[in-house]
Parts: sequence; structure tokens; C-alpha cells
Amino acid sequence: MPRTLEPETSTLTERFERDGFAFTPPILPPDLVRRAVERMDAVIQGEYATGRAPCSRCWNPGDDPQKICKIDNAQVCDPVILELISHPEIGRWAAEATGARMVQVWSTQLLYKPPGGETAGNVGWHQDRQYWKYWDGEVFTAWLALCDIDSAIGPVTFVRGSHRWGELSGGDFFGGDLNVLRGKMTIPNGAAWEEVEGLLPAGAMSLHHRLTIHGSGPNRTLRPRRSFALHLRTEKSGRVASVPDGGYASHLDEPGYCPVIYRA
Ligand SMILES: O=C(O)CCC(=O)C(=O)O
Repeated sequence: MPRTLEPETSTLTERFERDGFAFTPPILPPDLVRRAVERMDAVIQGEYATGRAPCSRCWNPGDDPQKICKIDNAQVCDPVILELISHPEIGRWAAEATGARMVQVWSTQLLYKPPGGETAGNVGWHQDRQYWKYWDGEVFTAWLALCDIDSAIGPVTFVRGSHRWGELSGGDFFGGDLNVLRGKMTIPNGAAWEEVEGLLPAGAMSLHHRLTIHGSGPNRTLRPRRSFALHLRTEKSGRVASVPDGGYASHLDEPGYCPVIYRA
């Protein structure tokens, strides 16, 4: 059974290192969250204020309304979304968690989990690293809550300490059956699988390590679950030139695509 974290006295850095994830208080201005929600809906409907399309979309108007909608790099479609993902507080907290001197957004995902409680909205257990072989070193994820995230809405759920288990096979972002996927992931002898839900008020953020196992279940509320996942890099990261990036790490020199959001 997933459980929530008890109140804690440890710092964000200690929690990130110990658990492989950490949560912030609300850090985004409510007005920015409100405007971003409006523009998120426009992008989902295929309306791009800049005239530029996202690099990929896994859901289009007319597709199954129960399915999770994932749109990659929507910051190029709309200046409000760029403003959201560039907010300096995101960089400041990400730097605090990791001790980084520089934080850059290198890719983003708009994630809309529709209400209705169907498993088509699930995100299967996975480690981000399995999709990021073209990076070496410090790359990780910040997940922005654009609405209140409670247990019923299908929060991102993290497996505590799994960032110490190395790279595992069997994970799949698009695998809808969390129990089947869990059975496919062989964890080290003696390790305990402890799930912790990322329960966040709107405007707050979770951070997770590239090896932390995470996924999310159905949205059993009547409200959509709205969020952005930002994939971040620090000065301790580097491209593995021999591994193709599918275009995902090819825009680092474009501030309107991959903004640097923190410098010490
Ligand atoms: O939004 C979710 O449920 C999962 C997001 C995710 O996989 C990520 O942020 O890396």
C-alpha cells in the first residue's frame, strides 16, 4: 500500500539523497499556474500561440478521452508555458536538492490524466534513466503540480530508495498494469518495495532521481490531473555522443526551448 511521508525535519537535500525524491512547498505563483492551465488546455486542443508545434504528442483531439495525454516540449508552442517551466524558483529548489551550480531544462512533458478512473490514464513503473541513455551524469526530473494532487487523482508514486538499486529492466512508462510491471522488475535481494505518494498542493513540485522507480495509477476523481514534468541537467551532466537522442537533447543552445533556470 502506498503511504504518505510523515512530517520530517530533514532538509530537501537529505531527503533527495536518502529517498531518491523530495517535495517542495508551493513555489509557483497562483496566477502563473492559472494562466498555464488555460494554455495547457489550448495546446492539448492543438492551438499553438507561437505557431510552432511540440516535438511529439501521444494524444490528439478525437483520441480516447480516457488515455493519458503526454505532449513533449510544449514550451515552444506557448509563451506562458515557457514562462512556467523557466520559473526561477524551480531552478533554485532543484539546485538546493542537488548542490548544482547550474540547472537547465533540457526537455519537458505536459501530462494530463483525465478523470474517469480508467487504467488508460496510468503511467507504468519505470526509471527515467531507461529512456535517457544519451545522457551521462546528473539528469533528473522536477514534476510541477498544476492542481491539488491527492491520493484519488493518481499521484506520482515513488519507490523509496530505489535510486540505489541500479538500472533495472522491465519498466515501461506506457505499461498500464502496475502489478504486472512490478512483477517484471527484479529488485536487489533484501530490498523493500515501499511506495510513497507525491501528494502536493497546486504550485508545489516533486523532484526525483533518474534511477528512482515511479509510476501513477488511475484518476478516480471528477477533475483532470494537470502537471508538467521537467527534465533537468546540471553542470555535472554530459551528452553521450554515440547514443542517438531522437532530437531530445539537440536544443540546448535555444533559451526558448531549453532555458537555464539557475546559475550560482
Ligand atoms: O505523471 C506521472 O504520473 C509520471 C510522470 C513521470 O514519469 C515523470 O515525471 O518522470
